[in-house]
Amino acid sequence: MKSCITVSLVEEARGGPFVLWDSLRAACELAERLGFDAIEIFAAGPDAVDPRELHSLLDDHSLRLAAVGTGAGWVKHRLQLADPDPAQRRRAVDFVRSMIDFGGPFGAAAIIGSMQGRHGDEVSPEQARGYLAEALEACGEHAAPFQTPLFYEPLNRYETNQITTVDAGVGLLEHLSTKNVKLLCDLFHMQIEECDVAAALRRGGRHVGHVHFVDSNRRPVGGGHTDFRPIVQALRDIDYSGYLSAEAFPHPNPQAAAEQTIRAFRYWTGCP
Ligand code: LER
Ligand code: MN
Repeated sequence: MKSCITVSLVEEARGGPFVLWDSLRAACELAERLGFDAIEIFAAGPDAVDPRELHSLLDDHSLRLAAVGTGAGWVKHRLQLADPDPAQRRRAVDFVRSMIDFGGPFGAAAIIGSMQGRHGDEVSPEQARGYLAEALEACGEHAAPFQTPLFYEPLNRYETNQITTVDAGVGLLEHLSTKNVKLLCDLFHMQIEECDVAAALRRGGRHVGHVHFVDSNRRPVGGGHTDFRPIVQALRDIDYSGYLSAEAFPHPNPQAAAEQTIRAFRYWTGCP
């Protein structure tokens, strides 16, 4: 398993669960100094970061780009895949595609989390599920030429009414014709929704593509009451070799949160 830390470059997302905030350069310097393998970027859009600058920052600091979030499509541009307006849905899918085009050349998968939206007055649960499935088909295939998957993230009930558990996520993925969509298992959402997080990860099996590594209260690992022993054992048992990516509140501050995360990563995984 590999270590990763989130970097938000979106001012509107302040207060959100990202560890590093200040600049990409400062984030890369700290991530390298602490020994992280990779960063995960939450950016306002595909043009927010100059790819050449990102290439050289990653090279200079011996880091990989693990994944790119698309949540700014919702937070900043109010785009979501279950919008009743077909033109807005198209814009939402185009936004995700543009983030795939940004991350793809780095080998980084795009994440559909908050962008999945929710059903409501004008959109029935079945319609919303259909829109989500269509978007995953299109975006999964869009990512394939980059040889990167697309990550789909079940969220907790307070953030979506689409899919909130690993089992429901697996059910959705198994009905798609594309095989290029993997689950992002966020341990915070899972602590709210799953009966047994480790058992859910085992059932997720080969569908698990990425993990948000965070404690029960969304603080860095060690700051809540999650027992990580069975969780890490379950990840080993399913041969998970992807990233444990710290998506947590910068508590008590970004640097301390990053230090705590890498200490916990090493303790629980035994990885350097
Ligand atoms: C949102 O709660 C979350 O977990 C993010 O990873 C989704 O974009
Ligand atoms: Mn997450």
